[in-house]
Amino acid sequence: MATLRAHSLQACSGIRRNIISRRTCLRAMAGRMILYDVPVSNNGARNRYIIRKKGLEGEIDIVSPQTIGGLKSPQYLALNPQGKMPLLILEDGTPLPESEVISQYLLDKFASQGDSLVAATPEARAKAALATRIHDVYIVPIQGAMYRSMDSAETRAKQIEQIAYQLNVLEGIVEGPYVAGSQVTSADAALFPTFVFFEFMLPTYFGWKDVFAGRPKLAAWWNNMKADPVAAKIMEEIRGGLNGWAASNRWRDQGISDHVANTAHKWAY
Ligand SMILES: N[C@@H](CCC(=O)N[C@@H](CS)C(=O)NCC(=O)O)C(=O)O
Repeated sequence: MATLRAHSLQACSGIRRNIISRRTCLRAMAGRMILYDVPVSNNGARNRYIIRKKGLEGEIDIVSPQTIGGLKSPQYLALNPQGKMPLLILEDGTPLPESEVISQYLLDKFASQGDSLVAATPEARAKAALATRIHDVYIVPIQGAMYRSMDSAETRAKQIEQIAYQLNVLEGIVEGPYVAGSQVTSADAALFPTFVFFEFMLPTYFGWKDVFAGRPKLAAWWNNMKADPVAAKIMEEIRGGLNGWAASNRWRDQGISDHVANTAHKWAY
């Protein structure tokens, strides 16, 4: 980790001509944390949820990766070689990528501030960890089937079927009223933003009647989460981004509408 601050300072030195980026770098060097993220990012939204639930807005600035040239720029790749968001820059300039690692760091670092977001028992903590892992390992890698271009309708259809399967897996895990029981945890933070994707995209572009039909535990959980003002704000941010994608005809231009028109495959579950 010792060289990571050097990386972030190196990234800063390459962008002197951009005034916003320069300000961002100066902030990092002055000891404030920075979260690189954008409103539509579901993975980053789990961190934004935790930041707000814990009242950390005064400690962490949220800025777009565009301020340092975008996700694939040399400056950004020097900080996160995966070229993905979110990315947290710690007070000493250390870059910390991967949304769940960032979540757990924030819960640890600010354990005594705001809501704990950690379940009270080992069993409930295991349940939160399991739901988060199912989401991160089996859903996040294929979520692009809902909104990205893909070589074949067949691959897309298989991944949409897999999303339906993993929804059933989560239905079997969620305890209620929150993922791990009576307390909101980082698992709720991880899952909720992706359900904003599901609830918007699967009915609108893939013909699903209702993502929650036949999944009563997830349905109750979704309604509880939507009643939380912090979650409602996350939903509004993500929906804003998705509405922008819809307005610019993303699903037509990425070839998704054409794939779904192919009735040789099943799209709605
Ligand atoms: N495992 C990563 C996944 C990050 C990820 O896929 N982020 C998306 C946004 S939600 C991204 O950066 N996509 C742009 C790209 O892959 O080029 C995490 O949890 O942080």
